[in-house]
Amino acid sequence: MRSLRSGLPLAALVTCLVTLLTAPPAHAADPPLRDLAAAKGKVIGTAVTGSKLTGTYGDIAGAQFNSLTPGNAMKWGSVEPTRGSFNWAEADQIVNFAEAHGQQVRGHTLVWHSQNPSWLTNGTWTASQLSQLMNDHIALEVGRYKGRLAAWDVVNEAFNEDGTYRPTLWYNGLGSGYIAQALTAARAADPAAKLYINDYNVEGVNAKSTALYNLVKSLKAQGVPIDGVGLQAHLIVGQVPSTLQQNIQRFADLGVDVAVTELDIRMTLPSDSTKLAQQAADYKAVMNACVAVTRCAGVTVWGFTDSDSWIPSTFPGQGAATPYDENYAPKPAYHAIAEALGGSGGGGGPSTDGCTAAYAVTSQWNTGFTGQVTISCSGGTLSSWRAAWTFGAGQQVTQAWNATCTQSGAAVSCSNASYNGTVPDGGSVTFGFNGSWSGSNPLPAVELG
Ligand code: G2I
Repeated sequence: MRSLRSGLPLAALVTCLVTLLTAPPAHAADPPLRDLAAAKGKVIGTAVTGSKLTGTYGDIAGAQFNSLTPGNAMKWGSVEPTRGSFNWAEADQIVNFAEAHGQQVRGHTLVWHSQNPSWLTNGTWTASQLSQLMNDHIALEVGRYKGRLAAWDVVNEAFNEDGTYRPTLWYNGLGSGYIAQALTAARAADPAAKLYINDYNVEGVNAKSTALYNLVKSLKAQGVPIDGVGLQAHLIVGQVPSTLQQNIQRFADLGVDVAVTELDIRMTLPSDSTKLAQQAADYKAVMNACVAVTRCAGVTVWGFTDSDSWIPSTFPGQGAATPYDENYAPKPAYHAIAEALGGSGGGGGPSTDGCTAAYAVTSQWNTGFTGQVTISCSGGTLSSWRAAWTFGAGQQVTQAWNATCTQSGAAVSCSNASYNGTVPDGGSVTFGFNGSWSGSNPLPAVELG
């Protein structure tokens, strides 16, 4: 915690300073998740949207995770919207960002029933044409990133809930052999990438995961190149399957890696501290299951911030499914992930080394006051910031400028506006707010994150 105080009266200031200097921080700051994960030989990844990889989003994606999965950018519909006309811009951007930040990339996904271009889904194809289309697509896309991707979700969501094959373009046209064919084509295009089959609702032991298990067993027996199984893990708060670790272990025992590839844990909105605590316990349970099995390569979250999650639009009334809130503040789930990876549960924000925040009351009247926070850097810089504090006497922010402020109970969180996220070395940024008070208006300690 780095804080400074200023304001009146002087006696209160001195008292607060003493309190600040003696109060232990709530969490000792942990190293980033990626360092904790690396020390355990695990991957901690996130799905990302290429256009958002700047500012706070980019800072956190780069600093906290050692693996990125393009959330949509590598899907067939994204890369070849018109037959023979390709758009690799977002996929390339994500791969370049990952390499610049020393991160792995998980390619997602080559053969799926969804997010295909309409020219493909609306076409009428013979089996041999379909086979050629699939082989060519895999050769082109996997070949483009040859040697640069750690893994590919080669086949996605091949099964129905009852364990029968899903009737897709591929299954209907080519039969179940399309899976072996896709894996073989991917291996030929990039022998170094780990080749996965990925699905949802296969986290616990059930009919669907058992069908997947039997498929992997038979592919291994036939010598088809299959390196791993992806458990998507789009879960609901309080409903982590009790057989998760057992299920991971049974796949590992077949001689393949396992990865949790799309973890999110949704809740009915609005979130509250009870739901967030349960969610943290659920994130920890998933992490623990992966940490416990040597062949579990790691866990990827399907978006790290609630502002970049597919849940609210697909499940109206639900959300808050990721480890960071919409303002990029780490939630209890973030700290739970850190703890499962051996940390003490602190940290989570971008580095604020060399920068401090000073809170001042600049004017005060019978029921209201104007406050100001100045963020100054000396020996450090910020490209985005968040200043947070807890009011001690029921004060309430009513209006803010030069920052976006939210208050929940006594806790206030203010993030930079679009135009003042940068604080250069030797520079400062100030934002202000009006608030209400009664009785007393003590100065809070400001934490910078
Ligand atoms: O549906 C959740 C995931 C289930 N497993 C496979 C994943 O690939 C899938 O990801 C989601 C993306 O996170 C969403 O972002 O796949 C959805 C499509 O099935 C993606 O949603 C689409 C929207 O439906 C489109 O309207 C939108 O244009 O995202 C597109 C890009 O933002």
